[in-house]
Amino acid sequence: MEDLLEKLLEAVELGKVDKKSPYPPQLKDQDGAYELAGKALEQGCKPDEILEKALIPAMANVGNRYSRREIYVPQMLMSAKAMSAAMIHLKPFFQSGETKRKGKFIVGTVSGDLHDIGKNLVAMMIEGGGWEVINLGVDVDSDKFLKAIDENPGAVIGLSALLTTTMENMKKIVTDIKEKHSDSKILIGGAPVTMEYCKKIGADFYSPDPQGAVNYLKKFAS
Ligand code: B1M
Repeated sequence: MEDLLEKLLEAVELGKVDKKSPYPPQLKDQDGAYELAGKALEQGCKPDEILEKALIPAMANVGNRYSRREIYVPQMLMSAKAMSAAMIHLKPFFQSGETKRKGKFIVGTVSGDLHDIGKNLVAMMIEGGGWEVINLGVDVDSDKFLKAIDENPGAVIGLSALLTTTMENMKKIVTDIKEKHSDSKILIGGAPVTMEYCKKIGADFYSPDPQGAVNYLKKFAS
């Protein structure tokens, strides 16, 4: 099992999406992230374990290699595709929450930011926790959030940012939302975000991971 998870970690890190994918050349005709994640589940590996022992460490390695300039954006993108291919198998497990919905959760990656893997993971876990999730995607500005809030009154709102530059955009979005809907609850997260920053910009809660977000939402469940 450990061997399979190691192979999956390598496939995501090197951006091997699936068996038929020609990239990277050294893994030609070998299983990719899609097949390996499926096999890991078939062999009894838990979805959480696959995420924590293979997928998340792979993306951390990718980030470190990018920082060291060993790889560039195209390779980072291939790794993101490989991670998404593996997630196709895991998604149903994270989404299998109760059918009765506990409330609505609007989530988006803030303006200027195209990173969506972490945000989608949070969305899946929250959906699995029994919430209806309205996923606005990436590069979401105040207007899009406000429109979604108007259409879904009482929804809890989640903002994600992965860049230190776009994290600054959270401030405007939080201010704009609070100005129109002072009673709305806003949860923020993403690698550069901290609790200190959350307090500074007037958001209601910060969670470093999806589980913390799920736990925070429990307070508002109907
Ligand atoms: Co980008 N990128 N990227 N990137 N990228 C980072 C974030 C970076 C840290 C890499 C590095 O330098 N080491 C760096 C940011 C530096 C900084 O600002 N401090 C960076 C950069 C610089 C860039 C570009 C500017 C590169 C360029 O073009 N020169 C560019 C920006 C594009 C843009 O957004 N405008 C860029 C582009 C990309 C790709 C498109 C190639 C791709 C994204 C593809 C996609 O998402 N569909 C990409 C990737 C893959 C990464 C890394 C390698 C991996 C991100 C990821 O998916 N992690 C990343 C390095 C890293 O994170 N180590 C990097 C896995 C994911 C599960 O974790 O997203 O952190 P994460 O989510 C976690 C938590 O943060 C939390 O829960 C999740 C699960 O644990 N969380 C929340 C997230 N949102 C939450 C919301 C919540 C609660 C918790 O409540 C609402």
